Amino acid sequence: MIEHKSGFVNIVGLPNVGKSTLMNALTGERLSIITPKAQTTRHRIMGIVNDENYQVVFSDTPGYINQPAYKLQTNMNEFVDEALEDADVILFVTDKNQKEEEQKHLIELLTNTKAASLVLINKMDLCQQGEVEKLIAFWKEKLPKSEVLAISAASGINSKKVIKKIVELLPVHPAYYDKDQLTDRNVRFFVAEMVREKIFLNYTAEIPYSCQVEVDTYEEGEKIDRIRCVIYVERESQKIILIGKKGESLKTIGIEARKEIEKFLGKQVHLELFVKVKDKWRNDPISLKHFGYDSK
Ligand SMILES: Nc1nc2c(ncn2[C@@H]2O[C@H](COP(=O)(O)OP(=O)(O)OP(=O)(O)O)[C@@H](O)[C@H]2O)c(=O)[nH]1
Ligand SMILES: [Mg+2]
Repeated sequence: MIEHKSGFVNIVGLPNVGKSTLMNALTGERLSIITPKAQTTRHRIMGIVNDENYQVVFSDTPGYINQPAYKLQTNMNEFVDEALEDADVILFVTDKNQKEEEQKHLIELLTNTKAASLVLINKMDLCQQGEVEKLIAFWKEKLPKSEVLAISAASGINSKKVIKKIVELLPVHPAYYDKDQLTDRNVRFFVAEMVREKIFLNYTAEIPYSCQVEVDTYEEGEKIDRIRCVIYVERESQKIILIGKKGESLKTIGIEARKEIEKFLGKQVHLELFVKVKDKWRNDPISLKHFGYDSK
């Protein structure tokens, strides 16, 4: 008889290494938003892979920030530390551009954890000949308890190997969640994230980082869902930039986000976006709690 396996597999690493790309690749779902900008993910997001004989409960996490500049970033780091504490298996994602010094905190936690761990050297498609071997040797020496594998989350190289390794490492345990459950987040969360993704892709400098998106109202209809989102910024000047001349910039966000949401829901959507100023929300404990950025 095959014994059922299940456990928590938490994905950690510095910003921009491809953690969210990996989680989406492994779950086969578009759960986490992905952008070329660092600090895209702000929450811990669950993605569940169900099989007859196992259930893998992945957590995507924010990239670890070495010098948090405001409370939002401190809380994001707490999500990472929590994920390192409650994991059965840790997937430590890195790539050739990440400096050892910047990864010190994570290396230390990985050295001291009782959880099993895999070091995944991502973006191997960007490596020159011989570079991958050097990185593998480096990480094998740095974290001798971990297995080391080079992957490309974006093109799916070695995804099957990763899943196979994870299942080997999972403890024998009944499923933690219903076998038809894919995530712990609701539709409202994903809608807000898709709007945030378009903001990250369309604006530069501080704008994406100053924005928080919230679904204000969500009316489900038979043919069409009517959704109203509020985008919070920290200052009046940011509101002006976000809206753009004659509202053109905000309109672009609305169009792009609506298309993405329609794909996600498989349904027509009417999307309205509003911009409001919430003074210094990234440092305000009450706002952070309201937006779901308080840790346990
Ligand atoms: N060339 C290449 N690019 C990749 C690969 N995996 C991810 N990327 C790109 O790297 C960038 C960052 O990817 P994300 O998945 O958002 O990275 P992340 O680690 O979740 O980033 P944060 O949420 O900011 O911590 C995106 O532009 C991805 O398309 C890969 O295997 N190869
Ligand atoms: Mg991410």
